[in-house]
Amino acid sequence: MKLCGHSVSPFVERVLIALEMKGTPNAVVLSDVAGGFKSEEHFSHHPLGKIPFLLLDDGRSLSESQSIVEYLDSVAGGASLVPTDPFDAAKASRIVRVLDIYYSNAIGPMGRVAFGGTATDEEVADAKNRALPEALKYLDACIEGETYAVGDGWTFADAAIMSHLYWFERLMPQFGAADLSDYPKLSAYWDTAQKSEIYQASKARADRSVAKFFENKK
Ligand SMILES: N[C@@H](CCC(=O)N[C@@H](CS)C(=O)NCC(=O)O)C(=O)O
Repeated sequence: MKLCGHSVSPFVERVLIALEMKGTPNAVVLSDVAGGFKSEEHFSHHPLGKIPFLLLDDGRSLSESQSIVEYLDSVAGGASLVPTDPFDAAKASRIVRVLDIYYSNAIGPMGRVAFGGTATDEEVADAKNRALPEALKYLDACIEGETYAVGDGWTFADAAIMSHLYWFERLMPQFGAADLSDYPKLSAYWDTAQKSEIYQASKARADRSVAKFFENKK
């Protein structure tokens, strides 16, 4: 199977981190977008022309990082990232939704500025002073442990948090708001997560991918 995209995207990294956590990193081959980014072929696999998408060996494809993680969790073998306890599974799912809805939208203006797009001063100020603190407060309330976000082992929630917070670390210092100390559970979790081999490997992949992305833009 091919995972089409690049580690510059937290949504691609989510899938790669999840596979590392499962102990099945070779279940996919990370590949350039089939047919080229925003090509007709790309749109045939992802109607919005985004990354990632998964290309199965039989030609079928699947978009949306969380759906890809759930599919791979079922077919790739290794440890399951879905908690067996239904309530824990729902709590892990809630973390992903908080990240993908509230947090992603909140950090959007900063991401646009960093990638050469535009955001007004008002949008950046609102993100920094209201939307991001709200999202982080919500995320903080959902985190249960220092090593694992939910339960007593890796879940797909950990993969989502690590991949998103990489970009928090990268983006927020230039906006003077990189401090997580107002969110004690999240802050303790993040301190531990950053030391993990899985996050270190993800950070190295993403750093290389980001450097290449901006080099190619020159
Ligand atoms: N909800 C999607 C988000 C995917 C997404 O936003 N990918 C970005 C990269 S981080 C992208 O491809 N952007 C290019 C574009 O929108 O043109 C997922 O979870 O896979």
